[in-house]
Amino acid sequence: MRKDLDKIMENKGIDALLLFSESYKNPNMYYLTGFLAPDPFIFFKKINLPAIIIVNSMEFSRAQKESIIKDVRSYTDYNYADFIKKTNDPKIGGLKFLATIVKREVSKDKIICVPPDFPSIATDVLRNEGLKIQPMFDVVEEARETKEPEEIEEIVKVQRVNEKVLTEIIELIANCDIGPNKILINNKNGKKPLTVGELKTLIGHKFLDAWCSIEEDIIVACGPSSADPHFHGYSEDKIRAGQPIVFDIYPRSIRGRYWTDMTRTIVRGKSNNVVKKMFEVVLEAKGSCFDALHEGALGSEMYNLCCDIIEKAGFHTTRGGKKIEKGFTHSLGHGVGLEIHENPTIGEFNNKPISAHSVVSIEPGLYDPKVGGVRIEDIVEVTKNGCKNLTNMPVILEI
Ligand SMILES: [Mn+2]
Repeated sequence: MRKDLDKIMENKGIDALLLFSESYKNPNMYYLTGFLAPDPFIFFKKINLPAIIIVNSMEFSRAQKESIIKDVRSYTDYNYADFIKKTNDPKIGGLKFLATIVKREVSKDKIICVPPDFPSIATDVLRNEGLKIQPMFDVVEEARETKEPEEIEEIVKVQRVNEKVLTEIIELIANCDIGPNKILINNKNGKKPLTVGELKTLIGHKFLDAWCSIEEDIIVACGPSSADPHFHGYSEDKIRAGQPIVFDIYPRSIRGRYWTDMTRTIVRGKSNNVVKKMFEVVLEAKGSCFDALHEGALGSEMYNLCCDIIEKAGFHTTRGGKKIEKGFTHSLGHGVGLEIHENPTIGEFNNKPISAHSVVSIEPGLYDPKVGGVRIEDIVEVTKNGCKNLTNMPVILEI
């Protein structure tokens, strides 16, 4: 949470935190400032003191209104125009301007932490100006890992839209006719074969109606090709009965900026026994992981529990670096928030205790190149004694 930032800085020996970025694509910048701007601006915070942001003059009054930072300053307060006029290259000049501002705020012996995506060219310029710049992983990310109730509310809002949209899509699939070669025929669209492209377009429009977007595509994969967990589905792919259809849907709220993540696997009509068995095992693994998840549990423990169940049922896993043809081939889950994949990772190598109020996905899956994939994914809020499922959508194989 934001209030943990000073403690995190203290633990990591950081005197000051510096970011220089736009904030639509940079989740740390948005998290720290609550201000959306398409051009880079400056965030600077000394330990145990309130942060400041410095924006260009066009953004100044909007930043005052919209940012959660009280101390908003303008480039003009630092005579930006005069400074840049004196330099040969306005881009390098901009970075020297940044160095000048930082030097006014802290002495050269202080450790100034920057995030891993801080521009390396800016690190160069600032270091040449004598500043102690220290790129570090997991500073702002660690604060972001535990969510405030308002953040969870934002995630749940998007998730409710997600459930509504996928319910409507599943209904559409249930109402299709089954044509030659088991290809689904959409009666509502001129009796044409139902394609992945048609479904994705429909899903995208429905999300936009709720001011959410499928910013990074989504997965709609049918049949054997769904055995590749990150195969997104080609537009021209036809949807068929009797085969698994994997829907992995992760929309983002355009205004609230939070993501959600949910996967359901369905079969129109009767599924074959292999897929049915895979579904039962995946569902059991998900249930057991939910039962075992609580504050302090390790990602590796959760992953191992999942693998134990899957292996006991006779399927293979990639645990221990094994190379397999079919089975459980990915990690168990990930944090969800201002990024679709963020801390904590729930996987084999993650031995940091999971914090209460993390929001994580649990998504076991089984894959067989002959028949396809089965994956089921919910997101939960981790609590002191367990976890709270934030997903409210039935898990049904055959429709
Ligand atoms: Mn996921």
